[in-house]
Amino acid sequence: MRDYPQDKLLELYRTMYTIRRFEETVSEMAAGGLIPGFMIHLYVGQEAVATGVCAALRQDDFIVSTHRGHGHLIAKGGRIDLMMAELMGKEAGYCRGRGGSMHITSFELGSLGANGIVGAGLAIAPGAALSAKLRGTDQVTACFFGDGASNQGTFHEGLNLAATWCLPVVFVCENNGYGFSTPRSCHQSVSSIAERASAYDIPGETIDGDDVLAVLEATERSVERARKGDGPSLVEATTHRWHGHFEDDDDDYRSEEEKEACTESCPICRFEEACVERGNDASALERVREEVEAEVEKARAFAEECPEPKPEDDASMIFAGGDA
Ligand SMILES: Cc1ncc(C[n+]2csc(CCOP(=O)(O)OP(=O)(O)O)c2C)c(N)n1
Ligand SMILES: [Mg+2]
Repeated sequence: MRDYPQDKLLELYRTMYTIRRFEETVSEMAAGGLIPGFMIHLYVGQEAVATGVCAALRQDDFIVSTHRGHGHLIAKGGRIDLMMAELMGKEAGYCRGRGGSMHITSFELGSLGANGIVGAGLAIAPGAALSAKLRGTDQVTACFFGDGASNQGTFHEGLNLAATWCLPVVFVCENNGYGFSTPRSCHQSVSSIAERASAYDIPGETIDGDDVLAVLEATERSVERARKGDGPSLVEATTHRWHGHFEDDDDDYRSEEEKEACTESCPICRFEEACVERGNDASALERVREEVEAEVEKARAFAEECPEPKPEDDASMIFAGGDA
């Protein structure tokens, strides 16, 4: 078992707990009609993946996100008040309220965007990595995608090109066992997605995606390889999606027992136990929880109070060279 400083463990805990409380609050706000649109895909249950992956990255590394992307941005350092405002369509949001849940982007943080097109990021990530290579930086791109997305043509195109051109990409498949309502047994013939890496002659490994330290360590191995110019790798993180596919999903294709079973692998509860086993004081975790609760409340209040975009600004940010 590798040793971690206590403050590193608490930082990982804070990130996971922030994602959880952010998402639970968004869920409540969506149910209360405070968030325009109905396509809110929450990350509850998958917190350890984004947290472990982003903890292995530098500030100037890139991430390419998905439709289920709030956790990715929070883990990359996103401000939850600006994210909350974005979800509410407010001018103060990361994309001035024009992007919403599925298009949150912050180039300053190296986030190249959430994306409503399943598998789109698999084609974007090699581009970002090629740019780093041509510019002679050692920046790495982490590309998040789901088990469903791993059946898209872009999976083959992205991995093939990244492997052929030896690009610094870490492909992170978040295998939550479902593509919307379709269980993996009905959409995939392989039992291991990581094994597909052999088709590109790159490393592939399957890890427990509900164990944040396992995710961190696997990503560190992949990042190290990418940063020193040895090319891409594929990490398959098995995990669980606790909510429906999106917030208005009846989720009636899973039995109550199956949904209940998801929570048994809670990445946060498991990490709390690991922290205490590693000598962390339970009261330090309690303090983190209290601070996060206060921060999430503040973010919600900020988002609710800040102004709506003005109708006369409707057409801004549509044409290049216009009002940016
Ligand atoms: C190209 C494309 N096809 C279909 C959809 C509809 N759709 C949205 S999410 C989703 C399932 C994605 O499953 P997965 O990649 O496993 O991600 P998860 O939702 O499980 O996080 C589908 C089919 C879409 N948005 N884009
Ligand atoms: Mg899935």
